Amino acid sequence: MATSRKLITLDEFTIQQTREFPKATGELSALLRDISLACKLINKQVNKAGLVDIIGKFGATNVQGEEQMKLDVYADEALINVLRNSNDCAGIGSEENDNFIAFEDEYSVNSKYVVLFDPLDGSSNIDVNASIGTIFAIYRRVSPLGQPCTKEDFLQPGNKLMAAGYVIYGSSTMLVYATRLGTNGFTLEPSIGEFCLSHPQMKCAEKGKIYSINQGNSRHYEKGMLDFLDHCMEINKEEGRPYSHRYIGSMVADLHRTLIKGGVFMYPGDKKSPNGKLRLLYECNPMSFIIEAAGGLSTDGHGRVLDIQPTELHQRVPIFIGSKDMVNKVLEYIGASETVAE
Ligand code: AHM
Ligand code: MG
Repeated sequence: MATSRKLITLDEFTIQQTREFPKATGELSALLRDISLACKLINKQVNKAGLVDIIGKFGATNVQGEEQMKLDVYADEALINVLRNSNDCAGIGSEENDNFIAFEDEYSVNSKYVVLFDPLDGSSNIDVNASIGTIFAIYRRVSPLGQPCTKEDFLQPGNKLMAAGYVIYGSSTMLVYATRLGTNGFTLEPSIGEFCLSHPQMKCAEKGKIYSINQGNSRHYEKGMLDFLDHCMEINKEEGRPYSHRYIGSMVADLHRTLIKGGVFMYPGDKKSPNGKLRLLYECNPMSFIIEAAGGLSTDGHGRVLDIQPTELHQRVPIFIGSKDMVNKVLEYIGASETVAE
């Protein structure tokens, strides 16, 4: 198909952005390139997931007697290997590993950045061919250069993030990433193997009509949360109908829709799990950074998710995230004393 519009690759885009900062060294752009490479490798394997009857189930032994690696383990190893070989990453923290990993070679110890990631979020959706994703968060390290990175480099609040993003392995594969300059989306163009700018300066609508939550857990919810759900199911004066409920059970996919169409995504704390399910450092923080850079809000019910000082690599946090109006409405219902923005 002929097009007059020049394709802008992720690489070209980040280099252009770097020019806005005369002191920038290009390391962040290089790191993004490395992460996007790992995600292309993951994408290739995710695309084969439907062939389980032919090549053997992931985690089972294939016809050659080799063990097929589980996709989430494959994704974790792909990211670790690419980042270990990169010159721009001092260490990683991953959902799949109990502890962070400090890379100890001479290049890595002099790298400025650490990366936290959930290599394959929503992996229970693989069997049903629903969208899954990789989430990543990039911090500038606080420990001195020249030595391996430390736990403190990873336990930074989200308001210190340099960049964050996700890749959604959906009907097309997209990489969405945010810096303080905004949130931009890139679609993988398979014929050239490059992520190309397709969704410049993404904005999360101020008002939404969709609520997204695992409502099956509602027997454990507190009263305020139940009242908000009742509010969503009432006939809305402006819409003339209740809000729509959409829940894929894959945070990346549910939040990608929320970013594009507006709405609110919630994983609250409840009587059974006071801190909810989702992890602060590699799920809630990067997603909050992306949604806030697109004009939305994210709160744990008391304040900004991004202002929480982490204490553990794998800590969980309740989250209410999406369109400003809807997030502020949830806060009214759950009786929080403060709203998170004007
Ligand atoms: P995972 O990291 O084990 O894949 O779990 C995280 C996923 C999120 O993608 C999703 O929002 C949530 O778990 C769904 O949980 P539930 O099945 O309890 O609704
Ligand atoms: Mg996860």
